[in-house]
Amino acid sequence: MGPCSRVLFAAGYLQTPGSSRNEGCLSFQTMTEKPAGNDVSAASLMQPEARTLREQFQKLYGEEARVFRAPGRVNLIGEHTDYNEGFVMPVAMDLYTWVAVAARKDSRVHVYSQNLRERAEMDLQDLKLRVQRHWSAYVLGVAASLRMSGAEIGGANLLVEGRVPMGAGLSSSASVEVATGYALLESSGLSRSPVDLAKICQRAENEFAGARCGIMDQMIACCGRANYALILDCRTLGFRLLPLFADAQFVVCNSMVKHDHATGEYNARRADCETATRILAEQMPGVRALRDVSLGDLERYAKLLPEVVYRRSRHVISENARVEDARGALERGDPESLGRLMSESHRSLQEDYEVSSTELDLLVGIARGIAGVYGSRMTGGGFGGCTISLVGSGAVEEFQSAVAQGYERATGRKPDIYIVRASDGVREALE
Ligand code: GAF
Repeated sequence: MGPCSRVLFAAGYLQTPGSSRNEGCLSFQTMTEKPAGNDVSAASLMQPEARTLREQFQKLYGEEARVFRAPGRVNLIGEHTDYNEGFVMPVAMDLYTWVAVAARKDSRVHVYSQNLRERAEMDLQDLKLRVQRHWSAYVLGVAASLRMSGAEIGGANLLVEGRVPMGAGLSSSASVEVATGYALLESSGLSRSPVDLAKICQRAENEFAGARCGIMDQMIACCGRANYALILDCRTLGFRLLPLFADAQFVVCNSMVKHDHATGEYNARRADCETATRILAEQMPGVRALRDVSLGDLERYAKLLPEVVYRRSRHVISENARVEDARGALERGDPESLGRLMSESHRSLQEDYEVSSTELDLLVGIARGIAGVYGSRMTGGGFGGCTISLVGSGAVEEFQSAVAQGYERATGRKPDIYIVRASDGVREALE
């Protein structure tokens, strides 16, 4: 059995500030510690985006709306481990999807996308939505999934505006799903726990958008906390909050090459992991997922696995161990160790899991050559999207300009660069 299966997580509910009807987020003892890093507090909730969206809603539907927002995320470490029932370490970012909502008297859900200037609609009486590669699957799929879970939501008018870059590996899809799900529940006077909402949204993405994603993105969009990263056990869905570093920052660089999870490669990686689990479970009856396998077990049965499946498994098993080590590094305030683990994670994703790209490797290479950088890796599903680097606070400015210049010189593309500010999960934007 793998060492990670021994890590214990505990969870309990508490009332969330800013939403009286919400059953709340899971809380841990780390909440009493003084937060490090940037402060993104709940006090600044009614941001200009929310006010503007409310006005636009008034023009579009001729009525008042409530506004909700859910964050995108960046994953510090623990990639492609969630659907193997393993460990991940995401942070909710201060990039949001905003959803304005008002209840309707009938059973229809109408949605207008502010980004795409398109509308879509469905009747909640008819849940025969087909898997569709269309933006509306992330909204209407959630409405259907809520109903399928037994939540008797009513009809609603929705206006959606996404500010999480699409196809950048920052989880724009989950932020749309979670903001929509929360808005539909609230407009119907219903509530679900954050964990249940995350599961409902994951089901919507699996069944209606055709991407067999894990639970990480929906969980962090529901349960993220300002100033903290989460270490999440994707089997039990228990998590703990981890303080960020006081004197080092996480910086995200967008390769500006889009990825697409609904295409075959992501689902193919998942299928490889399922093949490994099936074969290994025949030898070790307790194995339910790669999370239950140690590197020693893998070596013992390596000959039974196709070579590619062996390498995929080696990535997942070693990545789970790196997440556990990364937890220690954050708790000790040790950026050197975390940086090293991030670089090892990138190598494993590049060579064993084969989900990196030329542009991501280039960004990582440039980052590693800059003084004051502790480590760098691709983040998210891969095949494009973003890298995350851990940079000493004094070197962040130099890092930004060196990466921008180096990457543009090599590719002709200007990378978007974000300094990570850890934010709260889904919330209502209150006056
Ligand atoms: C995507 C998926 F949606 C997540 O569930 C996760 O598997 C991630 O890729 C890779 O770690 O974001």
